[in-house]
Amino acid sequence: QKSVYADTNGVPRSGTPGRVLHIGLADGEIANRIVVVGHHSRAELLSGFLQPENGNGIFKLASDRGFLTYTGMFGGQRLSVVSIGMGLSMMDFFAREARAVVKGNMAAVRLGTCGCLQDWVKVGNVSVASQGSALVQRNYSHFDGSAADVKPYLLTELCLPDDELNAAVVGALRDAMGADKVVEGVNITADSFYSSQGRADPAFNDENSDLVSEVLAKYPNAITMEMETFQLFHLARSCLPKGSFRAAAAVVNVANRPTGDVVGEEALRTAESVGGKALLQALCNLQL
Ligand code: DUR
Repeated sequence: QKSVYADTNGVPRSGTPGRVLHIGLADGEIANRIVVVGHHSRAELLSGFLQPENGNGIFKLASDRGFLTYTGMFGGQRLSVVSIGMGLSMMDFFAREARAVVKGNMAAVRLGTCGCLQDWVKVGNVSVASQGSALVQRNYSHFDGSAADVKPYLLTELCLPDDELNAAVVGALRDAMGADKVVEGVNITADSFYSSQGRADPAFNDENSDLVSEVLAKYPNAITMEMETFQLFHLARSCLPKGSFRAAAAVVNVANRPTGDVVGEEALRTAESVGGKALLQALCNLQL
């Protein structure tokens, strides 16, 4: 009987041509320059900037695990836009499985959404994690009672983006949106939208009322909070050979936590579209 996939102790593949299990792609179906988004509608919007590689139209593949990939041409370069959903695990699937099916060096820029931690950061503007990203994790051992003396949340040191790619991203966003609409600082990635982002939910024991102020005490330049950037930076830096996977990240500010402001639909679409096209341009210009 034929197995459902091969290489279970490596990066498994199924079928012929071999497709990685979760993003569903075979060798070469994704370009080595990639814009990574969370929402399928954002990927579809940005796929509108791609030209077909050949007579067949733009490559599109929706995996049965929730990933959506478009591949085409932009400014003479092959580029992909991938929607991955949310969170650390989905970014892990993306980074590892894309790495497995891309030949040679690769570069990925995230265009996501975030909550803002500073009252002066405006919703509808775009924030770039130029100063790096740190991870906040719920410390499970604290909550299950086995180690009640340890802190309820863990906070890592900073992980940095690729210098050259980050500079290209900031430049392209400023040109496209206007310099006043682009802010730079530290990103905080959290392993939950709720507990480890300091949201109050009386239905759970979260012990998180001081969390955001503790994060800001360690990282006064923290401007954004979301759920993916740290994993992208961490895996890009962990990729072998060193320097073969470069990453940067920008996010549309959808909510301001201190003021309670939330972005309007039209402003969000504009930032996604203008910002996304700028990221395609930055990746297109990058020497890989
Ligand atoms: N996101 C957050 N926190 C926010 C706003 C947006 O994590 O306050 C991002 C990350 C995740 C998705 O992908 O949007 C959750 O709504």
